[in-house]
Amino acid sequence: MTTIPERVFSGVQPTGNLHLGNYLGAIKKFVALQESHDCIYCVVDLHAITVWQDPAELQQNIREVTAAFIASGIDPTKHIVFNQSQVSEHAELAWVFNCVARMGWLSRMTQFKEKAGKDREKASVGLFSYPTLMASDILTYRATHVPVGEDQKQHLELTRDIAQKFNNDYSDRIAQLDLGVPMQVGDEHVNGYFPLTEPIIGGPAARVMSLRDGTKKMSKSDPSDLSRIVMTDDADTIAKKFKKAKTDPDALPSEIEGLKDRPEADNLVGLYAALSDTDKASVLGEFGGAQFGTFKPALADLAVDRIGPIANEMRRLMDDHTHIDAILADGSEQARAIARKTLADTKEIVGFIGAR
Ligand code: AQP
Repeated sequence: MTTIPERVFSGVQPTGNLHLGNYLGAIKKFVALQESHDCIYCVVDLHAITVWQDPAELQQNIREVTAAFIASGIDPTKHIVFNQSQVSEHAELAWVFNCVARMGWLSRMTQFKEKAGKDREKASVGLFSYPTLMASDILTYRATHVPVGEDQKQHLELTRDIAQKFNNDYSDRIAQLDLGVPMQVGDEHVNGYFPLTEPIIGGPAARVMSLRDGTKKMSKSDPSDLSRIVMTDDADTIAKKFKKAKTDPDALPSEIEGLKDRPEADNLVGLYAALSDTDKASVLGEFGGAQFGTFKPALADLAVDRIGPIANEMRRLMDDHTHIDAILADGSEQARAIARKTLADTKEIVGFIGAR
């Protein structure tokens, strides 16, 4: 438990094909948290270039993610919305964290192993050190809570490890400069500079799976367009993708236990639950015994009803780049004001000269 005021931070990569998993696993939660917290939402463009991005498409995708944030209900007049590369403190703090994190920690990251594939020698150094930049994104704002999908859980644990090691390595200096705040680490009360951030993960859409394979997560980079519902898909495309979604021949069960070993059925029921703000048990209460021929069109209608208006608003916002760019410039200025202070403190703690 930390006494640092609660603050939410999260980010989305502008790598195209923004999908229903990104929306339900992350963006929808960002919107809800605005009511109770100070929030900072970032388009993480520095992360995007860990794999090749065409420059013109990258610009388009940065604007598209920003438009998705705003169209989903994030209010940039009350919370901070910006793109990562405009606040260079992220990259500077990441360097310090590269020197705190251990090679062994990063080598265990499953996302790196999956994205690098068999030919690790050809992966960028940035892809390997991705989690230290993510720790920096979060800790630049000394954020206490991070809403993410389940795939990011391991990176959040690494962020805590980095914060804890930094606090520990520099504990005397943090005390000397009177920059520590009391926090609980296990059974111990300690003083540290960086909070041990809590992930916010959960609900029926914490891990939305591919529509073509219920054992693989829905992903922007899946070569099959049929594997995901893209936020800007039109009603016909959404209906077609759900119709073609892989399923088994059985009817839906009436109880949750009946979804065991039926990953595709489990995924579609979870999607219905998340889109209708209920849980899987309630969905099965309504559709238990129904065939997929009945359930899939109902799910498609619900998805169109929930994401159609967001997609329309995204298109409208994308027609006016100047408005989106102004939101990002304004948000970056606000973010920079917080980031400067954290970086100056960090430099002072580490022992650099001329930090302030
Ligand atoms: N399938 C998913 N279910 C639930 N949440 C998901 N997220 C991603 N996929 C799912 C969450 O969306 C947020 C933004 O993700 P990201 O853009 O930072 O990148 P990612 O996690 O690598 O997502 P993708 O879409 O699967 O991209 P690729 O194909 O590049 O790997 C995060 O909170 C993430 O957890």
